[in-house]
Amino acid sequence: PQTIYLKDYTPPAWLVDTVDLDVSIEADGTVVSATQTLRRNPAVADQPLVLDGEELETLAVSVDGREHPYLASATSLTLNDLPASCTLRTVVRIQPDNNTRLSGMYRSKDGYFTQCEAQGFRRITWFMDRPDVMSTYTVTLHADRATFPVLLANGNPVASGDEANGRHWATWADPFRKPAYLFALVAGKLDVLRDTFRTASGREVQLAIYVEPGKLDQCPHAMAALKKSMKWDEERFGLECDLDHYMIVAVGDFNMGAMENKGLNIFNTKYVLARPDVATDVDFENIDRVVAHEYFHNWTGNRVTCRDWFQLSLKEGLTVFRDQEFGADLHNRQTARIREVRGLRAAQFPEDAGPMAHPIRPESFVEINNFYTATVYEKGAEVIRMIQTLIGRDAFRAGMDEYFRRHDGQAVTCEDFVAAMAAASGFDFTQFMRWYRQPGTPRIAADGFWDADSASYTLTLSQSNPRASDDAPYLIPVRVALFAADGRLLPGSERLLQLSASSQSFVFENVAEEPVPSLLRDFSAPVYLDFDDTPEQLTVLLAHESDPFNAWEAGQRLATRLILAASTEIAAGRTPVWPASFVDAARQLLQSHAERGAAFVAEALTLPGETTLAELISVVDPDALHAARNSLSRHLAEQLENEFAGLYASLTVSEAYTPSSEHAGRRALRNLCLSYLVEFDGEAVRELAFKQFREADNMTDQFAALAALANINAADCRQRDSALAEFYARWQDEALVVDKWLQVQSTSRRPDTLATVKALTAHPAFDLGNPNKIYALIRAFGANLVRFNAADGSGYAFMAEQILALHDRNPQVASRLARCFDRWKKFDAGRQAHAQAALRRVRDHQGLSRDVLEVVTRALG
Ligand code: DPP
Ligand code: ZN
Repeated sequence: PQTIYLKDYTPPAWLVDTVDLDVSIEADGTVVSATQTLRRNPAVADQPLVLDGEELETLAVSVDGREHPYLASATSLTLNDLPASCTLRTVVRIQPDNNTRLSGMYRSKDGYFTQCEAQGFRRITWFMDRPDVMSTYTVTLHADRATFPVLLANGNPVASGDEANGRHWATWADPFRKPAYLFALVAGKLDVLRDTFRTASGREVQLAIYVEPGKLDQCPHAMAALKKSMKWDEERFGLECDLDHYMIVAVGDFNMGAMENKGLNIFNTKYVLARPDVATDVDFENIDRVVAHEYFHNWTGNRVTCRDWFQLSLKEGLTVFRDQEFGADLHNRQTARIREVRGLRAAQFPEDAGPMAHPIRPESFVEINNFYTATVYEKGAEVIRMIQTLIGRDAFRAGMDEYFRRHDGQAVTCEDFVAAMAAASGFDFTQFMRWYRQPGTPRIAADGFWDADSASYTLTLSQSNPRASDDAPYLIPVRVALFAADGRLLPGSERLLQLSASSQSFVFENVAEEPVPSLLRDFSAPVYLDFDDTPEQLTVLLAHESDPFNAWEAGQRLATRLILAASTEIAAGRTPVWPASFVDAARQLLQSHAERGAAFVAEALTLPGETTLAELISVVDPDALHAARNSLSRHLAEQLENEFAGLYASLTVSEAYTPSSEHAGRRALRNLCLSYLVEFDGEAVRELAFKQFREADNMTDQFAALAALANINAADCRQRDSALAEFYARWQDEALVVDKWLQVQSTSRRPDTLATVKALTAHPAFDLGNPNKIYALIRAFGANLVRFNAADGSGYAFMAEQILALHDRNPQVASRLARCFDRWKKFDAGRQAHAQAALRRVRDHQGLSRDVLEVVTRALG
């Protein structure tokens, strides 16, 4: 397959001012008539008109009302000898009922839906399917009235009516120019929740959330999130909703999380539907974030869009940063940051160290769908955050204003965004642009020296990034503070350092005692920090650091060192020994939950994940690592049994369920206590978990109990088996809850997890046509470090089979499964041989999809 390069970008030869679509949903397919008014791009030399298409049956082509010759291939339609401006009409038939890729227009249970980002519009009609072609759309839909009573497209409803044979039609007009990837239509049988929002300038926006019939009682949370997002964007960024109608449609079959189509967002049900008995605290919070994310795209993505797909982070990094900020304001800023970094380390750092590593603005790709990644999204958000850190919040806001002043209505590049920030702040971002161009996670090595005579502390920071193409240094914002050994913040020591050289020293004056440095506060840059801080220093920070992120980080660093050392011990056949100091620190954390917040304490007592830990080891022994981490959990459970039991008993939430951060924090800590208590399996604790499972009035508590039971190893655990069976029996008609049921089994530590997962692929609850089911059962298994990377290669062989079963049917989702092999080279030779064989089997498959081929080729390369 062909590689596409950023350096080859050229502007479109033609511009499309208006698009008129007539979409008729019929028994033998959907007929799409498209009328485009075209003119040559005056900035570009004359070229023929080349349109993109995929799986289109062409029925007619005419120019200015007359037949016109054309050259058609499977993926392009070329017209020569066109006048400088003209009207092109094409008629095609498509088969949405057979569209299993869920890209373009497809059938789902309750109707027809579309997904056009990145290149789905070409599966609907012939078009210059690239984001720098922006047009005004009018869309008329026709369908059977009884089967598809709801007909939606972007923009405003213009007219509608009945036609012969029980059919009806509706016309929608979108007043805003947009790229084709933001096109959407829906035809279905759906219920709707309506509301309104009055903007700061007094306009009333009609809001609507459409869901499958019977699910209206699971919509209010998403609606509230939408209104909060609208208000927040006005207050924080002065950005108002520009639309008269803002619609969200939820669909159960969806490749991604959600899609920001102009005025007609289409969402995975996972990020819309919630009710206390079916959704967890984390689900509620994710819905807030995703609803906000798609709404925020209306400005960062839609009003100002991407020139080309290499610029994806222009809209995604920025919009993730915005939704993170919204989530932090809405919930709990401390734990929000901790979770962001936890996620970054679990997904993005491994990606950046593996075969798919790429800069946040990639320079080439084979399949753009493979670049909707943690790097483009989450590292992209970190880069935006660093810009704000470097210039300050006010200048950042001024930069946003300047960005919209310059580029509203345009398709632009990452450089354009940074230039607006530079203009508003006067900051020179030349060196900073390295963050956009290089893959890999930079490392900072820190060394501190306190000089008693001069009462000064010299901090030397050196940077490196072995994955980068050269040794040039990054500009890295490093937030620092110094603490005294008794935990006092040393006055005047809070600084934002700008590390711009390969190695650089920073001097702190008036430091009268040997300080405890706290580096990278609030995780001011997405880097690894190598610093030989002592356990005593880390204990001081864990107890006293006023930046909650770095307090948490100190605990993670302590635990990380212990687990990694224990993993080596276990691999050598020895039993790890755990220091009392760590247990004491954990005890203090538990005791301080009232002052420090239960949510924070829950985060602080959650040990670093195996995937994150594995990145710190050159050759990973997944069994030893797993045993080491479990051993520390068990040790804490033994040493702190009374504390865990006491907190478990006292932290109950007696008020009616709300997903408020305060209640959620209490539940999180209480459920963490439960998860420690079940570390020593026994009848009493099984009963405790089972009682919670049975009596919980909300999914957070019910699911936490189920997860605790699902990890129990013993062959004969009656409570585990009953809970799993009861859970399914009770929730089998709630698709999203069934996903949880699948995932709790695929992520279990139990040694027989693969056998369970295999059996579940044949269970009626599983469906290879539904991405959420695949993510819950198969991909989640691929993230189960110890079980997926089984020494006998069984996990790899299973994954290869699943990829091959899926690659043709849904290449995007299959390709995400293939990413489970990203880190195969981190394991021993035996495992590597198994993984390589599995990858080769996939690569050598005849007719392998481009998506999967790119991933496995890079993995093997
Ligand atoms: N553009 C979408 C989003 O990230 C991805 N489909 O919101
Ligand atoms: Zn997005």
